[in-house]
Amino acid sequence: MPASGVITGHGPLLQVSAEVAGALADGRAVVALESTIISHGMPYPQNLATAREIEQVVRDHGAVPATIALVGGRLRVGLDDAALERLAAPDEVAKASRRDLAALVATGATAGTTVAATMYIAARAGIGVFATGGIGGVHRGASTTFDVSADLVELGLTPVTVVCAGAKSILDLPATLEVLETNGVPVVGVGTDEFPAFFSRTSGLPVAHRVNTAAELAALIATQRALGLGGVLVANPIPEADALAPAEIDGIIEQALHDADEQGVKGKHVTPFLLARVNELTGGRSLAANVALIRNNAAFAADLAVAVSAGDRAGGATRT
Ligand code: PSU
Ligand code: MN
Repeated sequence: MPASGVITGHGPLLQVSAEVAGALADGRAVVALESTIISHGMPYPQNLATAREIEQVVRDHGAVPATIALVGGRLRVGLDDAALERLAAPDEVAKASRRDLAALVATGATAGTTVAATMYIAARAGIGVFATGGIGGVHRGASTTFDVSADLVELGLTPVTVVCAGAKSILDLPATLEVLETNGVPVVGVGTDEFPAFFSRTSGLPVAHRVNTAAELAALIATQRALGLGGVLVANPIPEADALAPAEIDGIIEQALHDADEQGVKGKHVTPFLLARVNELTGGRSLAANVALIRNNAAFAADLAVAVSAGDRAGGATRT
């Protein structure tokens, strides 16, 4: 399936909104947005406000937003406000990664989709650019727990470009970059040579490649696609003015990890637990930074999608 262009071969399980389908059919820019960030990544009601706001940021930058989720057992691409409200409601919908999709679809469930599941659905719909806040990765202690997010596997498999602000240091960042390398995922810094650490612009860890503009990145993506390779991870640092000092956040992350350990939190519950605990312990500070970096990623992803669709219209890269 092409990373952008006409939607083909999807049946009743995949429902693309008329607006998104129209944009794809015309070759216009579309940006996929995930929904676990709404259902499990932020508290209510800020999650709902943020979901609406980033859709508007994508529009302001000339692209069509396609928020993706499981709603009543359908893979939905492009949500109406009622669906956003349902995902954001504090009474808990499910969290769907790739391995959960068939079971949740079969039982008619509603769920937020992780980066992995959202990439899979975006690719099925023909969307090639996706914005989020932070990706999942290798958890600290993974050498004994084997807790490595399916996001890292999906990035190796699925030809979608994910714009993020790095990963939170609730994760083992050096190990996360190693697994991305193993899976053949290009990690590309935007105006930086370092992998950003979500709340802060730096981690001390180098990225393999750097671009300074969306147009430069569009050329890299066209070539990645022409070579038939998988996903691209774009690391876009949080704006300077919104960044938190590592000294401010490090102790809180240690506390959250300690609490998870003490309460015996395991498996798919680990990431949501840590995100909620970090939000609680920092109060509004980390949430404001979180919203700021998502806005920044949505804006860059929209500029990127516009550049990619312009390249496609001009003929794009030739296939090998
Ligand atoms: N990291 C964040 N915010 C998030 C997530 C991760 O800073 O909302 C969510 C994303 O949806 C990501 C998922 O794909 O958590 C990873 O979950 P797991 O570690 O269980 O794969
Ligand atoms: Mn996990």
